Amino acid sequence: MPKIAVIGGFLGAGKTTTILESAKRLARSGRQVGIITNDQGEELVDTKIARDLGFASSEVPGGCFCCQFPDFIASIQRLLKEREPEIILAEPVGSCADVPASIHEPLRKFYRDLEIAPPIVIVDALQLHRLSESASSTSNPIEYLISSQIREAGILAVNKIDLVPKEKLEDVKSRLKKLNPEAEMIEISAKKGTGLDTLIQHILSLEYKRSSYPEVDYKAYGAAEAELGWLNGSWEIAAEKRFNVERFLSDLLTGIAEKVKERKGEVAHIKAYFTDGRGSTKASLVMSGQDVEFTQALPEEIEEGVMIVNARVRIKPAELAKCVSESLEAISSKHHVRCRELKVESFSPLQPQPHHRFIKLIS
Ligand SMILES: Nc1nc2c(ncn2[C@@H]2O[C@H](COP(=O)(O)OP(=O)(O)OP(=O)(O)O)[C@@H](O)[C@H]2O)c(=O)[nH]1
Ligand SMILES: [Mg+2]
Repeated sequence: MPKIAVIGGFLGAGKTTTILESAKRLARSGRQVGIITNDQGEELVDTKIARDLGFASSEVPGGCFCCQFPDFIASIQRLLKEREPEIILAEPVGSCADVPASIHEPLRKFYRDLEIAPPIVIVDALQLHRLSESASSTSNPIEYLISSQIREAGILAVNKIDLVPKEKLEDVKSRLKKLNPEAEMIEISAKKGTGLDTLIQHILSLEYKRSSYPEVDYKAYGAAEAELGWLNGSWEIAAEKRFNVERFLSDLLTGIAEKVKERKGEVAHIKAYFTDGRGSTKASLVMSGQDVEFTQALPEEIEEGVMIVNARVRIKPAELAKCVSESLEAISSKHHVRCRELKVESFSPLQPQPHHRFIKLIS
């Protein structure tokens, strides 16, 4: 029977990197893998990069898996019919919580032709020290959202261990243990590949079991999502002469982050995808202060292509749109590049309304 693993965690924690690197390993061991991506909007960097790497993939746009559950099921069925994967790795939106009640339980109840791995949550080890001791209270909605994700995990994968010293990692793990003593905890560096074989082993061997999990306060959950601005946009890019795409994307993401900071916002994750039709690259900037990082390389100098930007920032959507357009204008002129807007949408996620929600509370 095919198996599905839902790999969640906050924005920029490393879900896509974990999924793609695990998928490569699974493919190398001869297993057919399918990937399902998900977002509040359309034009997704993560879907493009998964497809460019040659994986069978499907996308659920326009809301999280739980609010778009019928589309999620349709995606699973399409992948199973067309590509017959043995393993499906599904990435819910990084602001999604209450995942066992609204994804695993409905899958278990209504879709019996799939084995289901326990809920996997990727945690950014660099980020976690920023969570206050009172993170599981509802007073700070975004902290509450992150701590809810941690508390509902069956497997907690502490990621980016290549970036944190040993003592700090021990501190992160003891904080996680306090929030969720039951979860299986593993250390990984999705980027370097450390711990991924263990994660894959857990995905293949462990089963989701109905258990108790903490109730999510939908008022605080909705408030956390409402604090975030989302922007998805695409542009055609052309230059008089060849330009360096990595420098252009790096300047653009850094420029957007500076504008966000000037307006007292906070970056969760800004990512950009660029393709010249022959190859592609993804650039990422996350809030923990890492430099702009690239997945895959393009030829250094090219003349034209299409760019997609997905920005998730703690700021009003209209302000975010200004940060992106002002930065794009300045950086285009610096690199002597012309940008033609194809589509841009900016918004805050709506109050989450899962299609199904089965709760069994911790007593
Ligand atoms: N150093 C290091 N960087 C990592 C690791 N895992 C992910 N990253 C980087 O973190 C950034 C975000 O990674 P993604 O995999 O796109 O994160 P995500 O959770 O899918 O983000 P969203 O889809 O926006 O929620 C990228 O720059 C990655 O290269 C890791 O183990 N070590
Ligand atoms: Mg992702």
